Amino acid sequence: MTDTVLTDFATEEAAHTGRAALDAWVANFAALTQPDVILWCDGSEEERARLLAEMTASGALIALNHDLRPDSYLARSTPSDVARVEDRTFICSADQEDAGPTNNWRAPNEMRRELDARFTGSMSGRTLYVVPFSMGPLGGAISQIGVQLTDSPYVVVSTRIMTRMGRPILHEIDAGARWVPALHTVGMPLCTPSGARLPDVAWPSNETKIIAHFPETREIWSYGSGYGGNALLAKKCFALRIASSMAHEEGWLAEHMLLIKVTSPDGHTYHLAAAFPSACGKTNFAMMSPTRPGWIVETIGDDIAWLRRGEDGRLWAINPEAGFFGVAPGTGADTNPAAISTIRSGTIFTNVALTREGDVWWEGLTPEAPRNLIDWQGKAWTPETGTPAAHPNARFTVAADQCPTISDDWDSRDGVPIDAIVFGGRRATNVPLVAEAEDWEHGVFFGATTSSEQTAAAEGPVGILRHDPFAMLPFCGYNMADHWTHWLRIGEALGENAPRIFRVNWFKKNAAGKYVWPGFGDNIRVVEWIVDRLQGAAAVDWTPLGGLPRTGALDVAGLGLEDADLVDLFDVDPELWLAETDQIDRLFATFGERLPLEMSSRLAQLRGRLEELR
Ligand code: OXD
Ligand code: MN
Repeated sequence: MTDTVLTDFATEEAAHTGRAALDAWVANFAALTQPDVILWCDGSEEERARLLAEMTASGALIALNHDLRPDSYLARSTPSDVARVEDRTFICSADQEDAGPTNNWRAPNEMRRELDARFTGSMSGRTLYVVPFSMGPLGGAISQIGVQLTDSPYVVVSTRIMTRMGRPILHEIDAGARWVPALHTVGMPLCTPSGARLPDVAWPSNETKIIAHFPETREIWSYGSGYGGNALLAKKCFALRIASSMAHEEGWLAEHMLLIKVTSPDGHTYHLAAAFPSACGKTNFAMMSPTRPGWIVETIGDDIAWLRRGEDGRLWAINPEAGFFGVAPGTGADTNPAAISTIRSGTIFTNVALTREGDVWWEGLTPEAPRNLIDWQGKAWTPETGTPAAHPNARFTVAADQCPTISDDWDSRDGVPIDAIVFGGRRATNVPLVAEAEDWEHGVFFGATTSSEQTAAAEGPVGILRHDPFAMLPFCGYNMADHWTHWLRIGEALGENAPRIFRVNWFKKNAAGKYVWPGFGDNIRVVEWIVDRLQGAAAVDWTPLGGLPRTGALDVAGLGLEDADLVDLFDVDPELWLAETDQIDRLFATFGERLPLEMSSRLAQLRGRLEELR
């Protein structure tokens, strides 16, 4: 296979529509990657059982104790393949400006040459699985189809959980549907160039990793990793990076947002979309057990939302996924009982610890660690060992419909109408517990200035503050400033029907370094204030940071908060904030002329208002 053939093929838009194109694409890549076998996945129960049995027999998966954790498995990755690799993730747009300063950019032809070389023979000795999937209910108004080619059976069984996968999608393609191509190899061929056979390992991967996106041709190529967002290409690669770029062209939104349905004690229902950076408790919020009587929170999605203006002029959203790929550590019966019951069976765990009885454990699952465990690397572990038993980014992969709090309309073909949008971050300082935006444009400013501390889901030192606009820093497939402009245009189109926008921060700390807000189920108190605002009931004080709950409007009864705590939660410190505006200025400056004027004028307005407060 020459790179000319691949490049020509890939740049034809029609190449990714219908069955003949799919067959040609599969044949092309099989010729390039040279697998022993090509297997078209039908998504059946029988297929799943066979793959799980094969992986258990080969040692790629450990079957958990069927009585304690029915139909569940543990995978252990190699220590060098435990998280998304942001510095190896590329947006290969024709023009570097279109990727923008927040993405790693490579020229498409240069990247294609490198990928062609790396993919050549990369599947030799392995099976190439063809995995057709739908993001969103099949045939739904906001749904899209993709096809992943992969040499990882772990990816196949995980994608079967995370998407609607298999034969029905092929029927759509037979009928002429467009599909997004996603190619994945773990990059560890089992034959040498001379044809000698090599032994396989439990978690094949390659020290070199490349996660490349070609927004113009809507292609994904992933090399060298078997883990999470690097390898389950339907998730971050398609549903966020490629979809955000499609959405930019087509007038919709693909966002890093959870979706919930909230029912108030008076029986009214509201749908909220909330963007939080990685590892800020999105799954906990999406599955919240409210502590306030009469309130019900139901789950629609925990990570990604696709949003579109509906025929009624409102903003409608779907969760394009069909499962949860949740962070296990920190998930316990006290913090997220719904997640604990979701993962009681039928779950694939990755990089958690194994108990002597053949069940799983991780930090935060129970207050006390069991005495003897096998840690995530397969080594004997006791509480004295001194290292975490589970990797901090250990995951569970489980079907959404196993969740006891799943909403009836979670897979509605048209999605749900959005009443409020929430932006959150993990901020020890400055950002109040909750604030309302003055209008859509101010809400876009909230989104653009979202910041959070570095976490284990991404690489890098934990605890360092980074701006994470719209919680999309690692996921926006095009220039982030154009994303803000796109949001402004969507707001104009929605006009009066636009959802109200809020900003929250559960993570404020006091001078002693302690979290002030209890979080978890008590976050319903903040949701209650938001709902009251939607109903026009709650009192608000307008400040430079937006509308804050007037004293007494947010119910904190029974939380044991002192007056000083409330000051900590809602303090507007002009000096600290002016220093923060300098940081925002530096962020905005990186976008040069692409920065929408509305954002620089909002920043100037914020500064002016803070100066007045001094
Ligand atoms: C995730 C992430 O895994 O945001 O959802 O990193
Ligand atoms: Mn996420």
